[in-house]
Amino acid sequence: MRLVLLGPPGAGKGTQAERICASHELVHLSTGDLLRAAVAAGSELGLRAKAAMDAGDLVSDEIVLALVRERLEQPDAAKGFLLDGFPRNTAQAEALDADLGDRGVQRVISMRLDDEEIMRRLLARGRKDDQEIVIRNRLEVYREETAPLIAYYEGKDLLSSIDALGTMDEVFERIQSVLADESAGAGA
Ligand code: B4P
Repeated sequence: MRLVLLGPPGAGKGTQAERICASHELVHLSTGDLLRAAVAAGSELGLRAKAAMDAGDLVSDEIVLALVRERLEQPDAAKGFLLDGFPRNTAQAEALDADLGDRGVQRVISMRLDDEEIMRRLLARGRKDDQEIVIRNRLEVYREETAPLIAYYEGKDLLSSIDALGTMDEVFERIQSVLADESAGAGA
């Protein structure tokens, strides 16, 4: 399966991505994790990404696409992958479509969560970019840059939307039910 997990910051993309990948034996590609690893390693790419991440802005498409391409070219990704936090804007989505060609994305799961719960979860986590003012900017960036991807994938008939409020187990059950339908459709 070739999947995309879409949703606002703090919707639980990373949390659910780990469970989905373990259950379906998919490569987990999180651009947030790849970028944080580059920052921690102090690479040139990491230094360029750091200021945008600290401010809650998107890192440049050039950097993100280089990271994604490098990972998707590895042989294990040919068996299936889940993209977590990527694409984040229309330019990234179009670049992904062009790269994948006729082995394109099969299902996009959009996680819905209200701002109040997002703020509560992220303030409780307390990562460096989880301060109220930065979270507000991340939400703004999400609305402007990422939310249009809901219509983009709806237009391609690839979107399934789920409620991300509830326990981690409840949310996972909702995702599993979408993926069961997807597998049944593929086998039919
Ligand atoms: P990401 O790392 O993608 O982070 P995120 O959107 O904040 O989090 P996620 O939705 O994965 O939430 P999580 O499971 O951790 O992005 C960080 C930054 O990297 C961006 O701001 C940007 O600068 C940069 N970036 C990343 N990708 C990019 C791209 N493609 N292009 C450009 N820039 C990019 O969950 C959050 C918290 O909620 C956790 O503490 C978790 O334990 C908790 N939680 C999860 N599920 C829960 C539940 N059901 N109930 C209660 N709590 C829950």
